[in-house]
Amino acid sequence: MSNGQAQNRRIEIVDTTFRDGQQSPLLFDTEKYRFTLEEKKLLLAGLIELGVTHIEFFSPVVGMAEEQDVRELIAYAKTLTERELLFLAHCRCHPDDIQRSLEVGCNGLNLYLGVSPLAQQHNAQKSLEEAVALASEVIGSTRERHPGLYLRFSAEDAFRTPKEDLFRLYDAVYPYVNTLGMPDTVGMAEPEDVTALVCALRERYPEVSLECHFHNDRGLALANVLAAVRSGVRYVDASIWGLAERSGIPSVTGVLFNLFKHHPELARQYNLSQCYPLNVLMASILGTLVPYTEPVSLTNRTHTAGVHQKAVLNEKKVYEAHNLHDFGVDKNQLLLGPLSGWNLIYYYLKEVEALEITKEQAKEITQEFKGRTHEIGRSKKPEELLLEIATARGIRKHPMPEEVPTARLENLD
Ligand code: HCA
Repeated sequence: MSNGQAQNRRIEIVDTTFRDGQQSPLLFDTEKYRFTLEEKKLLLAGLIELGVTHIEFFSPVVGMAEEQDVRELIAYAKTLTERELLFLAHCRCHPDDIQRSLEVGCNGLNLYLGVSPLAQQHNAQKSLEEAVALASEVIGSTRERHPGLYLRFSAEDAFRTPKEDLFRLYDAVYPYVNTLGMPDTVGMAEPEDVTALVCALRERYPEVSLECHFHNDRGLALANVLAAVRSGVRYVDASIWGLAERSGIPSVTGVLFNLFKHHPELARQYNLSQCYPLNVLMASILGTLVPYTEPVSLTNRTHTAGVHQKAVLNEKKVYEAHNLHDFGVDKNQLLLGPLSGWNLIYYYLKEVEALEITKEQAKEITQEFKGRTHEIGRSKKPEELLLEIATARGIRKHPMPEEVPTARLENLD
């Protein structure tokens, strides 16, 4: 795809926190199991604030509670924004799924069916020809009844489906759909595979948009998104924190953060400063920290090694290469710990603890501190050990009003 074409193309996040996100094992690990309606409303408001307009839900057939929530969430979302929103129900090619999804107020359907050899044998248990006939009948009749309805169709496990089978299925549904997906259901694909498939689909199905859904089993999901978008995909499936089955899919904020590098126009479509607050909101709901692998996180602004801390105290760009500020991370942290050098220890004792201390004394304290780091742990924080050493050496506080010290040293700008 040429640069000019790439620049004229709109890219959209399809958020699936309420569908694939709720399939995440982390909901079990954190004993949350499912989000409450109130939590979903908070998350939905956060997504809408960020500028996400495409939201995927379970089809109501998964259960009464989800059905009621989807109804309420659709009504609630409409009170939050004037923007046009797409409420997408994740549906099997099953008339019941479709009808009930439309009844609860969804205005788009994300239909799926697998025809990989494994799916034919062990999952859908339909031959390719049966699957093609089913998809074509169900999607064709849905299109006939709902000419304006947004329809997306995905062949589950697309990267383990022989291309000729994928084409056989997509040829049959192409006349009826707005978008074709390419789920990498079990994280098989590498970026080169993604480029090849996107190019093949674009060539064969030029009249529809393409969507990608990459699972992170090999840690390649985000790299695959970049390859897909570079090759012409419009819709990118993501979720808050990347929550989804197994090790998940790309996170909404990781996708926006990375795509922004080549598509700065995304800043007009999305309110990027809401990225970090959205990640923190999920942390507060799950009662755990924003994952350390998440690009838009305070972890990514936290420095622990003495060499890094010294450099960041001088010029933070040395170890802070990316502009996270525009994505809502507006502070950094230097953590006092066993790896800290005298620079940070001097800074901490002088500026935060307001001790009357010279650089020489700080160097001596550092030496003793380094010899006693085995004492640091749950019952003694590094700051406590430092104060203990400084006090034993008769170093006193500067006579000035006491400020409340924070456990971590932040905002060194
Ligand atoms: C799943 C289904 C799916 C569907 C993706 C899509 C996948 O396994 O739960 O509808 O595009 O990864 O294949 O999430």
